[in-house]
Amino acid sequence: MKSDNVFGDGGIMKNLGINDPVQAEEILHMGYSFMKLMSYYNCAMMEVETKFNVLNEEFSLMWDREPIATVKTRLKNPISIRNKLVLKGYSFSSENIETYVNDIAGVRVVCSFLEDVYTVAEAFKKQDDITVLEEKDYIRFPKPNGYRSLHLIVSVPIFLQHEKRQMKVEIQIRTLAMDFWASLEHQLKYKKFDSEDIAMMTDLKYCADLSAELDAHMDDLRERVYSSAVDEEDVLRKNLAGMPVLKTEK
Ligand code: 0O2
Repeated sequence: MKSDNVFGDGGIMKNLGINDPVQAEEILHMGYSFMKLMSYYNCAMMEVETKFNVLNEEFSLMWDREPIATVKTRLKNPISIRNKLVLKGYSFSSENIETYVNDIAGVRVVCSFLEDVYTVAEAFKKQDDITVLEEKDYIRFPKPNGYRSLHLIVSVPIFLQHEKRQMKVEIQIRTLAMDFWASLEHQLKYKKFDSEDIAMMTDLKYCADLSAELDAHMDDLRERVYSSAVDEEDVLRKNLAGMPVLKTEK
């Protein structure tokens, strides 16, 4: 395919936001096999997204509130995939993508409270078709800049017409406060602020600490409200039986 076609009005590369002809040639060279692989990752992402939505449904029945505020998904774009491989010293191929890049399919789960992060994560990890390949707890051990989130790399099966395939998915589970900080920090990074600017880094860390404090306070409030609530299984039983449930006095 000539560059004119791929960069012209409505061209694939233009739609993908790819402006460098060298990068475009590499991606086009993989063609169908790349698109197929991306489609597999997309399926795995949908599987994982559904699992969290199912958990939220069950928990909301039990607790009369939803522990998950949002579930968002994203597929890494071809340029970022290529750049990540180059940075790690590998060429752009399907094999290398599957072996060396863990975050092609990304699922971000934003929970209401701190405790919800671990409850939801444990329930997800227990599922018998999920294999946890890696876990990084940046909540208990925040990054030096203050970044907090629970990261999982998991392998999940997708069922195709003639085969079952294991695909990797990166999951980030965090609270609303963690998400607020990370989103704003990401925007600032995108604007290329100077990471050597000590005052700026100190301020960012200060904001991260404030958000951690907020999480702790809100979790404490949740604990106080729910510890006086009726037994969760009792709520479930009564809900199912169509009986009135005693709600917590707030
Ligand atoms: P994007 O655009 O979100 O995809 P690895 O992926 O394992 O090679 P690393 O750095 O060891 O790289 O993984 P890690 O630490 O688990 O971080 C992966 C992702 O977490 C990042 O993906 C970000 O989404 C998020 N993240 C990690 N650190 C920070 C941080 O300091 N601030 C913010 N806002 N997000 C962070 P990408 O690929 O960097 O970006």
